[in-house]
Amino acid sequence: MDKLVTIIVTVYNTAEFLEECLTSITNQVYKNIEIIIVNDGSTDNSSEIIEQYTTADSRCHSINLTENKGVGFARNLGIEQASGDFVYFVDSDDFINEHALDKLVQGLGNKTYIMGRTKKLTNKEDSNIDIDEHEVTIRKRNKVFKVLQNLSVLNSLFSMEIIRKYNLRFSEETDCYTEIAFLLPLYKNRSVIYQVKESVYFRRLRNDPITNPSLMQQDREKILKDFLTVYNQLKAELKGNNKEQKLLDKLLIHFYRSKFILIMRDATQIDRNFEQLATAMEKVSPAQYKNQNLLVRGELKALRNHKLKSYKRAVSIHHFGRESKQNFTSKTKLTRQIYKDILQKRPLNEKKIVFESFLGKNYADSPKYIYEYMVKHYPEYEFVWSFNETNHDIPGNAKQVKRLSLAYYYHMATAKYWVSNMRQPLHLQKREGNVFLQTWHGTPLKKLVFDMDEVYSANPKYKQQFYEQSRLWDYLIAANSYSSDIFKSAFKFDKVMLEDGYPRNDTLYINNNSDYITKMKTKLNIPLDKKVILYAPTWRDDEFYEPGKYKFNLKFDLQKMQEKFGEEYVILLRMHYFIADDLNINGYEGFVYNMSKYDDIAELYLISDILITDYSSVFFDYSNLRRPILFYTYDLEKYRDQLRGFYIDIENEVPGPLVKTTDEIIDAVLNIDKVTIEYKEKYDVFYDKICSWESGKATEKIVKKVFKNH
Ligand code: C2G
Repeated sequence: MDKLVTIIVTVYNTAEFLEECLTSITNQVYKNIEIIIVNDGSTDNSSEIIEQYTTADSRCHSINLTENKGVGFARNLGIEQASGDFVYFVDSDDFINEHALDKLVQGLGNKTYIMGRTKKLTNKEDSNIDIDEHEVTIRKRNKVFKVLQNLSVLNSLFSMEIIRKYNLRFSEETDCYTEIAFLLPLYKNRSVIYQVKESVYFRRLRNDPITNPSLMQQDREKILKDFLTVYNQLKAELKGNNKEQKLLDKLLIHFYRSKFILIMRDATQIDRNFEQLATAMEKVSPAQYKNQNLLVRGELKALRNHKLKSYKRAVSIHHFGRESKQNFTSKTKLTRQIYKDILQKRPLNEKKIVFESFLGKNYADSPKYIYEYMVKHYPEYEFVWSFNETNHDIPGNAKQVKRLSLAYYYHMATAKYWVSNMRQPLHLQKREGNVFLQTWHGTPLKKLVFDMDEVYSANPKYKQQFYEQSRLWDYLIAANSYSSDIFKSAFKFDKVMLEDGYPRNDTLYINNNSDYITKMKTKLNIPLDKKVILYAPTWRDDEFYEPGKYKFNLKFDLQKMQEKFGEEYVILLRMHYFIADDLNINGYEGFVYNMSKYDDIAELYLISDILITDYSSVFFDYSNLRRPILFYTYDLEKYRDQLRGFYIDIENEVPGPLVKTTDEIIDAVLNIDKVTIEYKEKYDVFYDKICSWESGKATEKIVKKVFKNH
């Protein structure tokens, strides 16, 4: 007879992930299971989802707690109700491969405890793995403490016999480290841990530690306090039990070295936590110290003797040592250290402004227009531009500095004002009196930051970092009320929203005339007798080489286009600034122009008769010109439904047709007057919604607000 496995799932507000979790359990190839779902007082719609499963599958049972009692309590409750021969835990935001259980059971033999593999999931594709139906590979892990220090009960089978024998239970007083109490008795006599390679558990790396943190994403000080609470409690209970005591002490020192010492870099944290940490250290047997290096031994000694001053000294030597070692190995780190320790202490220049656009790539966008206005009207200011290459041909007397060089840090440290259209480097710190004008770089179509469910992109820490960076912004520009509402929710922005239109769009009102257009076309060597189509698509979150470097494939039949409308039109190709791929347009000289490196897209808008885009914010700006727009959305379903999600109903609200093939583009271009008439009504509604704050005077209004008050 197959062994019955009780699966315990504790749930607290994870509705977003719960179906994927529970379905992965009910779909297990191993069928002899009982599923106990403990709903730990969720306030979202987790209960409804749980009910669907308990109704549909008789192996599912639920326990509903009316208030949140914590994961330790909830798991213990599950154990009490379990009738299986083995117990298995799953977290409700994770999921498992369909073979997770049968492989563990096959690997079990007469063992009382066996574990599988856990895989961190940063990208949806990571869960597409092939499991060989017939293989069960068992790995013997002899470094038992190394396994224990992960403190994981996930993807493991624990026999009921051993749970009863040692009365294994989780701590209930804390949120974190509740597993130590459960695992210590289990590990105390073990010299080997068995692990099955084909049993795979997927641990979701939660990407929103701000609104929806996982347990270990909580405040670092809380994590320390929780550990110490568990430690003190177990120490008191384990009197005389040498083996468990030893493991517990080893854990304290391990976490001290890997986590707590980093918290103690901050002197106020030392003041707040010293006594509690010292009291715990006092209980550690001195034998545990002997393998530590001199610095750590000094710290531990100061702690156990409750010598605050010597502890602070030891810690600062420790950190100084670590940082200098790192600094000597990296120029970047040394520069940052000089920024922090020396440049940040130089006086702040009340009349200095540093500008940056698209991470130093271009002289463009709203910072450019704000700068040019200020050069004219506020000449008493000192202007600095941050660029990747410092050879831009720009008006005025601005100093150009290389982004992230020592000179850059000097100016960032000493300028009162920062004006940028994107996020600033994470390690920049604001000083008292600093003013940050964040212009942002587009009206959003694609969902942003906290409005996105999942972030499958190059950087899994996106949400947390975005939150930290945006706390430094004092002013944020919204071009329309639609953006203003979105920025409040997507960025959690609650400082001053400037609602005057986009400085970068002023030019679309000031320079929309034939003189300007002729001048620009001549400058760019574009034949004056040809009309211009601008193709400006965005980037795809899941197609990248590395963060900031994205792939792009041109999905056009250029030859066909040239045949059909090459006499009348030329095409300007304009890739997004994240795209690293170079476009090959050999053979299309005189018809196709690559404008990807051109600084300011607004100048290209002005000379274009038709815009083709996809999901890029460019169409919001371009609509100020009231000229025709085609949406080349060949991958709409994937982009909208899997990658991002949109704020507007693209199929019904945008001011132009969605086209999916070269033929449809050709057809629309050849009949552009018909398209214009067809979309007139939609265009009017769209214009009112998006462009009504624009008047060609946004820059002036904004500069007066930001620079008047300070
Ligand atoms: N851009 C450009 N060329 C392109 C695409 C974009 O010059 N081919 C510029 C435009 O100024 C555009 C801005 O970069 O408005 C932002 O580009 P998006 O394609 O909209 O994408 P993203 O950088 O992700 O910003 O709120 C807006 C969003 O954050 C979008």
